[in-house]
Amino acid sequence: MLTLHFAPMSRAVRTLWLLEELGLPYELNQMAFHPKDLKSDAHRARHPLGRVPVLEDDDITLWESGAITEYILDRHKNGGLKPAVDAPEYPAYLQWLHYCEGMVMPPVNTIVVHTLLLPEDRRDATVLGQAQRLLTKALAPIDDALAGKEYLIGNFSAADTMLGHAAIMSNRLGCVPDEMANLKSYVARLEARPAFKKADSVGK
Ligand SMILES: N[C@@H](CCC(=O)N[C@@H](CS)C(=O)NCC(=O)O)C(=O)O
Repeated sequence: MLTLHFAPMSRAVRTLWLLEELGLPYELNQMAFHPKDLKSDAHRARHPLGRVPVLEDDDITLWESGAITEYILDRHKNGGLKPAVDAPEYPAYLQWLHYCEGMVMPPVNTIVVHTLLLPEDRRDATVLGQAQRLLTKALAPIDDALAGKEYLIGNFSAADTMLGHAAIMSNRLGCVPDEMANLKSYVARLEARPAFKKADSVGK
């Protein structure tokens, strides 16, 4: 049985969203997005940094949302959400899947820290401005790639549960400019998917 260790409004939403899209059975360990749960001994035993998501599959424990995505698709159910290795869409699928944590989430993290997490007197406007500019630059190729497409590689895929979630977070932080019309409508399309709505609503 799969168990997802989850906190609302975190990257764990992308894993729950994937499980819902695939219709896989799972158990949810719903924690608060708070050190009392995330930094508890029980959770640190699952993830050395006390972060989410963490997936347990019987005696296997796995962290890193991208790795968890690949594990679920490869070991449990592909559900058409990952192109075959020899399919023409495969290279773009891989690129966008990894672009999420590689390029988009680092500035998102900094923005969250300097707008929401730090007390006001410790927030740094220069650091925040740099991260906002970096995020806008990182989002531009996604907006370009979505021209004439509903999803990143055409059909909906697990690249959308990863990078799409990062795009949704960016938009909620007010960092997707109106000029990025492809990205704006992509975010709206993703937010309308029932599996996303379900994952996004848990614990809120
Ligand atoms: N690269 C990791 C990042 C995990 C991560 O930083 N998760 C955040 C939630 S979005 C977290 O647990 N933060 C709690 C903390 O920093 O204490 C992944 O993709 O799973």
